[in-house]
Amino acid sequence: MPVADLLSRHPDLWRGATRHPFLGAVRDGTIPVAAFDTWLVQDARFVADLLRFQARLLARAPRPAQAVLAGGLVALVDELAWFEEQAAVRGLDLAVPALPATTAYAELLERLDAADVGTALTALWTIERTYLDAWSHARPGAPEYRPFVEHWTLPGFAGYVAGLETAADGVPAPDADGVFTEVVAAETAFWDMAVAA
Ligand code: MP5
Repeated sequence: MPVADLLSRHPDLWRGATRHPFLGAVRDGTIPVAAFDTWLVQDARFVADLLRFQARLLARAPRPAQAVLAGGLVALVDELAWFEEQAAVRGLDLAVPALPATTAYAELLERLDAADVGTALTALWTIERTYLDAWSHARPGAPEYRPFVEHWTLPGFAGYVAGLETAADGVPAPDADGVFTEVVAAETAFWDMAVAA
């Protein structure tokens, strides 16, 4: 089964992660500043965790998946610098403790480190495809938040997600539905965390 089929196999779950109220509020500018800033700081931590996961995945990936994973790793390092700039502009301290949803997601990534390569590739594609669809839903975004919306909706990012899809389709996961639903639930919990803060 192609991984793209997972979206239509779990429509309610997918809608929950990609049409979350957080995103509608970013689009119309009604997101509370505290909620947005909580998301930003916690997401910077998540990306640091993702970098570790992806570096390990690259080390054990099959030959055809190496280029897309390596390119993604370089992009993650640049993205961490971008988060630092955005945090500085907004006067935010990135050294705050992880909130429970961030810790839970980090634990999921650690479990995926120990999973087979197909499962890990399907998970990574799900992680990135969620952000592509979620931020597309927030387009064009209130002026203050537009750089964030653009960051995850530019053609280059969509191309990266397409590359990950090809890589994931090349190594089928034994239980693609299981890993997909677990990652999408973690994504929804991440938005929930920001809104609840
Ligand atoms: C991504 C992210 C996308 N930044 N945060 C969460 C919670 N899920 C997915 O990853 P990237 O590396 O920012 O494109």
